[in-house]
Amino acid sequence: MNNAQERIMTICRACGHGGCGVYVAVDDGQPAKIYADWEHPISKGYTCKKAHAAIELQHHPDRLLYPMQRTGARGEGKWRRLSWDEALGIVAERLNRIKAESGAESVVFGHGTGRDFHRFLYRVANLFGTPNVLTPGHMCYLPRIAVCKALGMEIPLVDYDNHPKCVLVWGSNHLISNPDENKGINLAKTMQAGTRMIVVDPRRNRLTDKAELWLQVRPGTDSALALGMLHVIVKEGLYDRDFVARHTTGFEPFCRRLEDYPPEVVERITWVPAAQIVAAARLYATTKPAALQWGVGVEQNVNCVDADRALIYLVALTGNLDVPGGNVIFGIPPGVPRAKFSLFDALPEQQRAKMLGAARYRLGATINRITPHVVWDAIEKGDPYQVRSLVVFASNSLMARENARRVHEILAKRIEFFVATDIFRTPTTELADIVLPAATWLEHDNVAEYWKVHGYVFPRNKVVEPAGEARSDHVILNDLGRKLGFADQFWESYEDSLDYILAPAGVTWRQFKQMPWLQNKPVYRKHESQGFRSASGKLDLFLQQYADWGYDPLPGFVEPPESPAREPAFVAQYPLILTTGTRIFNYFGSEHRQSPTLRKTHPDPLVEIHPEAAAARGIADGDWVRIRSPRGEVRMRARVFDGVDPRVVSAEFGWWFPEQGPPDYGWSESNINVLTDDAPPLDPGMGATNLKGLMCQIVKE
Ligand SMILES: Nc1nc2c(c(=O)[nH]1)N[C@H]1C(S)=C(S)[C@@H](COP(=O)(O)OP(=O)(O)OC[C@H]3O[C@@H](n4cnc5c(=O)[nH]c(N)nc54)[C@H](O)[C@@H]3O)O[C@H]1N2
Ligand SMILES: Nc1nc2c(c(=O)[nH]1)N[C@H]1C(S)=C(S)[C@@H](COP(=O)(O)OP(=O)(O)OC[C@H]3O[C@@H](n4cnc5c(=O)[nH]c(N)nc54)[C@H](O)[C@@H]3O)O[C@H]1N2
Ligand SMILES: [Mo]
Repeated sequence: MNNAQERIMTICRACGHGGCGVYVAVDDGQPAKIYADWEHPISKGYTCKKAHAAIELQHHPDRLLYPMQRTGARGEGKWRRLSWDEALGIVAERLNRIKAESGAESVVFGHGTGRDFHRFLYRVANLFGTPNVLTPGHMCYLPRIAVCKALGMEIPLVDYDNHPKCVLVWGSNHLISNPDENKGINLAKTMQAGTRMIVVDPRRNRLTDKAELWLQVRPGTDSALALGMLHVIVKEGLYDRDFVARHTTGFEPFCRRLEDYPPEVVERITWVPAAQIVAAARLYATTKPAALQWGVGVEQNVNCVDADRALIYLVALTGNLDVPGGNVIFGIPPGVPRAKFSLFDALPEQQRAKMLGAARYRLGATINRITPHVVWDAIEKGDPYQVRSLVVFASNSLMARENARRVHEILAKRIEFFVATDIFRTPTTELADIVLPAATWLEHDNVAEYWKVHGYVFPRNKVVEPAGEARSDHVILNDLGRKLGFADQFWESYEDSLDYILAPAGVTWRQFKQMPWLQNKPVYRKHESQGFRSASGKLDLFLQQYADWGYDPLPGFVEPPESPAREPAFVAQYPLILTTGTRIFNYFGSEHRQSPTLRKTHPDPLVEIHPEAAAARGIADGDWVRIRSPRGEVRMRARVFDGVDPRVVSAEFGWWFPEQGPPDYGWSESNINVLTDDAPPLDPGMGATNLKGLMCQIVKE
């Protein structure tokens, strides 16, 4: 480090979930290098190449620098520059007019994966009066949150610092994805310390290589596998009898349900050999403490909530809930309670009742999440009312949303007023009426990790001034809230909002920015003293709420809507099971394709196919192939890989080609969501979509 440099302590959010402690060296006012923070309690000295690429992307020519208004037809690429005051004025005027004419519910706010401005977005939406916020939460992480809430608890996370003796990694390529509250470094350290590991994944990876047991599950069948393990645990008396007696209801009907899932039956459903199911059940149930590291692999299918439920029961019935080294409810971070910040109470009851799909996907509605097709139906058919505007923050929806051609039709032709906020120009922002430029994580202060439940918050210190006129989403939403007429509920300055968040912790932003972190320390075994926040005060294995809603009150399994069990003509046309969205280390979602450094080592979209399946189609490693589903066709390069079953293929998501330029950026060429579907049958409670466990055909190009 030379003398012109200073180092600023901050929290990386080069990937959407972020959360790694870093120091950024600043040279002549620009970020020059990123160093890991070895003292950080979660990232423990880890950073990744996406963090380093942030420097190269800081001044990329595709960055949005000014608010813009479309002047030509959608997708024609004609824009005029606006001042912030003009842009937010236009947006506020238009939204208020639509609200006066058609009701606030006809405006749908939206965001992409978890990022730290969401509380501001919900605050705006709730004050404005719309119950409709479209997120990926129907099939990503939020099902876990919702089902835990229905069972009377917060989500339990792995307590890595207390050394689980066994880790069951289920549908999470954790060392690559570093998702949510946790970072893969903790699992890596646990593995180095010799923990016993079971991995449930249809695809071989670094974790399966190290695991004592690898259960190579058929995509979309996880709920059956979890119930099969529970069957063994109950039959062999390996469960925690004391916990069951004192803290559960419904054990008898639950056990009757488990009778339907003996290992031999589960083997036929899941393709996992019965002996492995038995071995995994025994290993997990008898090694204490044991922890479950679950991921989206279990959630993106029609059995989503039942799989999540079965997995929570697996944790609880083996006595691993809220115990050191097991799965622990760490609780909310210091600061204003997040629901309070979001002002959910400000949304009038009669508006909440208009939430799209709430009568159908009841569990999702309990946490204000909706599945996309209900929004698209409302836009296309006015069913149950006309949605006229989408106001979307940080989502390249054309790439990330299921059934991309439908999304394109909606964004390009059907939606009346579309506002997009992003850091970069994307094929999605090209379709917007107003585009707002967002600042990067390097460009603004923040109470980082406030949206997570590991109990910590950290100061994210601004490193550099925003490029052009970009502003942080928090500031944009704060100012939009004021422009919409809610000045009394927002802040004069952004710093005031940070002080508001921190006030219950007794510190100001000025004080906090010098501190390493604030933490609410975990309290273990809370159910012993507090019970569960359910009507019974216990963990309900038979969920009466689900019965009242007309759903199955016990977890089960149904065949995915597209599966080898479909009619022979369909299976002949689409013989391969397709799982999508295997995370790529170099990229986050559809991001980072602009980075030459990251692109160099992963230039093209890949679909993995077993050597036998490839040979049968004359496909060699590296060939361009076409993947077809009933929705359409895309092209990717084949990676011939014996780590997937010959009947399964695994395709990457998020691929577009910034180098092809606006307005299209090649959005449909290799976008796997051209092949996925948003339509029912979906998971009954959440409306989780089937992104894992579809059917396709692959042919050589
Ligand atoms: N087929 C298939 N589809 C999937 C998945 C899958 O596994 N398979 N995964 C799904 C999951 S789990 C999720 S969560 C979704 C993700 O869905 P999205 O989050 O919508 O994903 P991205 O396409 O990466 O879009 C993120 C956009 O936000 C922009 N951005 C990044 N940081 C900021 C910021 O701070 N402010 C603003 N305003 N913009 C920012 C990026 O430039 C990018 O354009 O995708 C889902 N789609
Ligand atoms: N580098 C990088 N990191 C990311 C992201 C990214 O795009 N890139 N995305 C972020 C987002 S939005 C999320 S939600 C998280 C996700 O992160 P996690 O929740 O940890 O999940 P993934 O790492 O996607 O792992 C999914 C695993 O499930 C496997 N799988 C596929 N189908 C099935 C199935 O049917 N059953 C089971 N059991 N497993 C299956 C896949 O092979 C893969 O190993 O990652 C986040 N982190
Ligand atoms: Mo996600």
